[in-house]
Amino acid sequence: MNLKNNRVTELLGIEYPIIEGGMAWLGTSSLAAAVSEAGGLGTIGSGSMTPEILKSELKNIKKLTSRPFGVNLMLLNPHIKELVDVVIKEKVPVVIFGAGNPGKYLKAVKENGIKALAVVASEKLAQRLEQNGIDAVIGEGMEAGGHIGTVTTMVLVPQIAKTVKIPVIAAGGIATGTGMLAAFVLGAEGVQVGTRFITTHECEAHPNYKELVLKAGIRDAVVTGAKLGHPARAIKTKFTREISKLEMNSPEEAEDLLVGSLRKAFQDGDEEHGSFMAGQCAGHIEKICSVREVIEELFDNAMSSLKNISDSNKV
Ligand code: TUI
Repeated sequence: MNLKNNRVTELLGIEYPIIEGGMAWLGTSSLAAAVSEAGGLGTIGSGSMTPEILKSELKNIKKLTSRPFGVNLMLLNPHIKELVDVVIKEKVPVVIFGAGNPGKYLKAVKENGIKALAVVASEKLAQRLEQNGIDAVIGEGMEAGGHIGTVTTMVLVPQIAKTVKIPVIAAGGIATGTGMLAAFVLGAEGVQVGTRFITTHECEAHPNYKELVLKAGIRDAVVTGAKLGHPARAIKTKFTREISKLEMNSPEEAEDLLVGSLRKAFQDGDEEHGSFMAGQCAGHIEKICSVREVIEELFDNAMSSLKNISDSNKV
């Protein structure tokens, strides 16, 4: 187990095996550039983007960093086909698929020399994608923010690591060095971190978003939308309480309220109408700092925890 030089850092050409989670709205080109500049893999979250917006974000990130970066392609995006064409045409170094099975796009992406990763919530999909030539899989547990599966990171990651030979990256619940170390102990060779990057100076979210993440305890990121068929985790607000009520009795009304709710959180900081997606580890976050400090602190704390454990087991 090497926390710095391993198959993930080698595959992606990065210094630290820390990948920015693909967050719709939050994952802007400037936040992603800051993560790549600090030695991780910055990721543009194209979940809510049109092909034109993605093109302009790519133009911007190429100005801000010459290091590798990724684009998260959310398979539920209605423009997904054109977005795949954009990442190929623009020779994006890394693509990370999420929220579905990327099978039919994988060949085209790989044939164009792009590294392809996918977020999975099951060991079965991980195995199928390995057979189809994916370079690495990201096992995302239900502690994560946003659209989630049903199994925890603690249980999912070792199961995937036992099933596939390609590198496994852990996601969901990781905001600290001890969390990062734990992921490696479970068989991961990298971590994907989303929520921790919201509370950074470089994140362009409305100050209310950052404040809600900072104030949240470990029970304050709740799941709504399970009855609608797309469970998603967000900070508990008046809005999540309203969705919880409506999804039981009036699912159409709940769906209507969800439209545009991520934008209202990110841009307007609107606690009544916005969905402040975040993971359970929001409860672990205590300060706003720079992206570089987040990455260095994650790595340094993981290494010092490893040393403490090792030292305390010497006879
Ligand atoms: O995609 C995410 N997180 C997201 S996407 C998003 S935007 C959105 N907003 C409202 C409703 C839905 C989406 C916000 N957060 N994470 C990656 C992820 N992928 N989590 C779970 C999965 C997943 C689920 C099913 C991956 C594959 C999958 O495959 C189904 C199959 O065919 O086996």
